[in-house]
Amino acid sequence: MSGRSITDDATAAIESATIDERRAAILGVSLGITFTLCALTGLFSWGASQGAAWWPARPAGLYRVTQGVHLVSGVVSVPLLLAKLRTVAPRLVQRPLITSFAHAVERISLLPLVGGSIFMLFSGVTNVAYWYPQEFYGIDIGYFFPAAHGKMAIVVMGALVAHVCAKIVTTREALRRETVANESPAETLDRRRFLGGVAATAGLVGVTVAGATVYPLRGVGLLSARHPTSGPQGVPVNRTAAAAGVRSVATSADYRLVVEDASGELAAYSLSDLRALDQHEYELPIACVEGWSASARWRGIRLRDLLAAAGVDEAREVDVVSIQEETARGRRYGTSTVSAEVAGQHDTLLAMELNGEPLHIDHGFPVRLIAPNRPGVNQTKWLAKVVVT
Ligand SMILES: Nc1nc2c(c(=O)[nH]1)N[C@H]1C(S)=C(S)[C@@H](COP(=O)(O)O)O[C@H]1N2
Ligand SMILES: [Mo]
Repeated sequence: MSGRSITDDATAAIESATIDERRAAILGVSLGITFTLCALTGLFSWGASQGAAWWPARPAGLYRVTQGVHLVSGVVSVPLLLAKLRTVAPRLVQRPLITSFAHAVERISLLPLVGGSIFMLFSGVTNVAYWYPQEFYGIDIGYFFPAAHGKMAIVVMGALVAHVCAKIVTTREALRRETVANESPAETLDRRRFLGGVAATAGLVGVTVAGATVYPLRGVGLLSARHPTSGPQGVPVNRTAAAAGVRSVATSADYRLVVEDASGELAAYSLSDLRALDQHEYELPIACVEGWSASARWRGIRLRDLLAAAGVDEAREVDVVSIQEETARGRRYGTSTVSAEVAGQHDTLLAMELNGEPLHIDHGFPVRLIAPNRPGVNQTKWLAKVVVT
C-alpha cells in the first residue's frame, strides 16, 4: 500500500478490465467478424442457388470466392466459439442469475445465440464432411440438416444483433482499457498464450480448409473433403453416375437431348447431332456449396445456340432436366432453372468436353450444363431435357 492511496487503487480498478472481460471482448469481436462474413456469404449462396434475380451472372468466379469465404469463416468460428464459451462459462452460472430486466433479456437471448451457433457450425461442418444423415433411428429426416442450416441462420443472426446491442458498451470499454485489473505478470502471459493459442488454431484450420478452393494452399488442404485437383479429368466429383443411377441411360445408343416447351417436343438431338453444332470452349469453375472449387476448360454448345436451333428465338428461361430426374433418385439435383439472363451468356454451355477430353461419365456425360457464377448444385449433369418455361 505504500505510496498509493486508496483512490488511486480504486481508479486503477475502474480503468482496467478484468482478465476475462478483455478476453471475452477480443473473442467476441473476432466472432462478430467471422459470423457476419459467414452470414452474408450464406445469404449469397442461398440466393444464388435459388436463382434469385439479384444474384449476377458475372463475374464468372464470384460464387467460388463468396463460398470459399463462407467455408473458411464458418470453420474458423469453431475454435473461436469454443474459446469464447470457455471464457464466459463461469459467468453463465453466476448468481444471481438475473439482476435486471435488461439483464434477463440478455440472458435469454443467449439460448438461441449459443444453441443456434453450435447447431450452425455443427451442421455446416458435417455438410462439408459429406455427412448428410437422412434417417434418424428409423425416422426419415430427409434434408433436415441442410434445410435447418438456412432457417437457423435467421434465428442466430437475430440473437446476435440483440447480443451485440446488449454488449457493445462493455466490449468497447474492455478493449479501450490498457491495463487489466490485478493481473500478475504470470497471468498476463497466460492470457496472451490463451489468445495466441486460439488465434493459431483458428489460422491453422482456416488454412487447411481453404486448400479446398485456393490452389496455392491445396497441398495443406488436410481438412478439405474434396481436393480441387482430384477426380477424373482433374476435377472432383460430387455424385458419381453409379450413385445417381444414370449409367445405362447415359450410355445408351438411343440417347437424345430433347428441347420442349408447354406445347411439347420442339427438337431432339442425338450425340452426333450435338457434335455437329458449333462448339465453344471456356474456362469456368465448378464451385460447390460445400466450399471446394476447381477451374476447368469446358467445351460444348452454347445454350442460346441450341434454343435458336430448336426455333426458340431469344434467350429464354429454361429448366434443365437430368436423366436422374426420371430415375427419381436425388430429385433435388435433377433439375435446375436457368434464368433468361444466364441462358443468354456466351459461356453458358451444354458441355460435352472437359479439359480437352470427352466428358467423363461422372462429370455428366453425355451433356451437362456449365454456366458462369453458378453454384455447383445447379450445374446439372447428365441432361435429358431442356424445357422452355
Ligand atoms: N444430375 C445431377 N447433377 C449434379 C449433381 C447431382 O447429384 N446430380 N450434383 C451437383 C453438385 S452438388 C455439384 S457440386 C456439381 C459437381 O460437378 P462434378 O461432379 O462434375 O464436379 O454437380 C452438380 N450437378
Ligand atoms: Mo455441390
